[in-house]
Amino acid sequence: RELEVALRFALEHDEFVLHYQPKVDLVSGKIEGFEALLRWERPGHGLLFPGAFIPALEETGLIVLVGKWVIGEACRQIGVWMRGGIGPVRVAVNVSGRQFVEGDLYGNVTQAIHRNAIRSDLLELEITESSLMENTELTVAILQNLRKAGVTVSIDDFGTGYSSLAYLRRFPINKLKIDMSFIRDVTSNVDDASIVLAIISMAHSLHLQVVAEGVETAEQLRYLREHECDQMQGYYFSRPVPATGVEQMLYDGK
Ligand code: G
Ligand code: G
Ligand code: NA
Ligand code: MN
Repeated sequence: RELEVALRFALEHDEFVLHYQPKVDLVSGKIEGFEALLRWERPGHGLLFPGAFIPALEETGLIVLVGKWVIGEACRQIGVWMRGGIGPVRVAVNVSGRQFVEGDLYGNVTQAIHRNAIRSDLLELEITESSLMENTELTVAILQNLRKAGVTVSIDDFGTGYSSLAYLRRFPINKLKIDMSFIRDVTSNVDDASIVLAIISMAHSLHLQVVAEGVETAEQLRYLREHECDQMQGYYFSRPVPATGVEQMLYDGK
């Protein structure tokens, strides 16, 4: 209750910020884009991570308003980088299942793109496999419209939500992100390795790109590259950083 009041206040007083974690192309070694991750600069509490407040946002339904803010902020930042000489930067935002059911996700996205005069393909939406499994019909219909508008769509935390192959074929998506729980021991656990290899081959047969999450070691990186995973994201390359860190990273050509 107290947290809910503080979260409403935070939204109205600009206490939320986005940090950005790069996704790296495993062939070229170049940064392909960034995932925007929500942070709360709560006065007197320091920088809070999603684990401390996303559950409350979900329970209270505030995630719909905060999710709209995230989309607007990501598009604003893409526009600033575009016009500030940094160039086109791809940004992926996390979208809660509630944003498809309540709120006007399609309107929020298209408005933010137009208002900031950015290319629609620079915005990517990440939706978890499990939220895609709820309200599937409605979610798929909205995603189809977003794809028509030129937005990129990824399934997040893939492998944890038990979607069937038949489902996957129907989803209007561009990418699968393999959940980091399968990447952790991919070089030592044969079961995890088989799951990862199966996901990569299934994704490629459906013409989807595959991103490995939570890559922390050179061994994992080498394994994924050898097995033709397309992109990786993880602490091995970079932790999530503030917007100024993105500029530095792109400037360094890292
Ligand atoms: O950095 P990490 O602690 O950043 O994020 C933890 C979890 O919070 C992840 O599962 C991530 O998908 C989720 N998350 C981060 N930012 C957002 C956001 O803007 N919206 C939603 N719905 N989830 C987010
Ligand atoms: O659910 P989602 O995939 O959006 O969550 C991303 C979460 O994973 C964020 O909390 C992010 O900070 C965290 N993360 C990103 N890279 C790594 C990594 O290499 N190792 C670990 N342990 N966590 C990571
Ligand atoms: Na995500
Ligand atoms: Mn994920």
